[in-house]
This record gives sequence, structure tokens and C-alpha cells, in this order.
Amino acid sequence: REARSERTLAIIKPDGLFGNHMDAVKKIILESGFRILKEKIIQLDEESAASFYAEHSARSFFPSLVQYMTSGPVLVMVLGKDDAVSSWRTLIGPTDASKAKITHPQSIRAMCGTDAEKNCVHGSDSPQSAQREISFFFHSMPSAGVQAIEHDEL
Ligand code: DGI
Repeated sequence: REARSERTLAIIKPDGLFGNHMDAVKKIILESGFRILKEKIIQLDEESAASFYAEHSARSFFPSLVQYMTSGPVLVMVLGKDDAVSSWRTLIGPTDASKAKITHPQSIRAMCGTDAEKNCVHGSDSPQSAQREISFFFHSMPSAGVQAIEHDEL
């Protein structure tokens, strides 16, 4: 029996869904050898967005980040692949999408993001973060947000 592949948490943020980038991003995910193990579309409320980004709560951009993340629905996915965490971080590119357009033009953030805040997608930054973020969205927050799609791969 094969060892279970690594897992990471990916999010297509409000600008990604509003900009109609969902299908293009999912195509890249599948063509890059990830499996989409779980997915759901949710509307974050302020409390859950602030909790998700709690490590940035002292930063000046925090209120704006929370406002942006609650400005529309997001697609949250659990991706599985060997080396899923670093592989997904490489695919999405640098945090600031305006810089990514110059330095990493093939990256997802270059393709569908705008700047350091509206950067289209999220990826866990370590296996530990991935575990915490997957629990946050799929085990501990059933009450927050409206779930429009939910599917679990067997
Ligand atoms: O792990 P990342 O998403 O690449 O980056 P991060 O953990 O440093 O920051 C989390 C999110 O916070 C990022 O995706 C967008 C927002 N952010 C980070 N740096 C800035 C920022 N937002 C603004 N407005 N300005 C920033 O400098």
C-alpha cells in the first residue's frame, strides 16, 4: 500500500473567483499532478478571516486583509501530492502579485493576482501550517460561512 501523499491547503481568494479564474487554476492544479481531496466554496465572516490570518493581526494591513478576504466567496481545497506544500508554493509564486508578474511570470499569482493583498490564491507555508489550516476549514468551522459545494474524493 502506498504511503499517503503530503497535503496542503489551497484557497482561491475572492479576486480569483470574481475574476473567473477558478477553472484555469483548477486546470493547473490537476495538470501539475495534485489530487483535489476536498473542496468547498464558503463565505468567510470577519471572525473566521481574522482567525485564519491571526499571525498578521499586528500588521498595518490586517484590517484591509480581513475586509478583502470577506469581500466574496472563496474556494478552499485540500491538495494531495508528494511534496504538496512546497510544490504548491512554487506554483503560486511570490506574495506580491505585481512583483510576481515581473520575476515569476508563469506563476498563478502573476496570472490572476493584482498586488500584495489581492493575490488570488493561498498556499500553506509548511506541513505544520497545512495541518492547522486543513483542520481550521474542514474540521472546526462547519458553522462559519455558507457551503455551496462540498465534495470528498474517496
Ligand atoms: O503566505 P503568503 O500569502 O504568500 O504571504 P504572507 O503569509 O506573508 O501574507 C498573508 C497574506 O497577507 C498575503 O497573501 C496578503 C496579505 N499581505 C501580506 N503582505 C502584505 C499583505 N497585504 C497588504 N495589503 N500589504 C502587504 O504588505
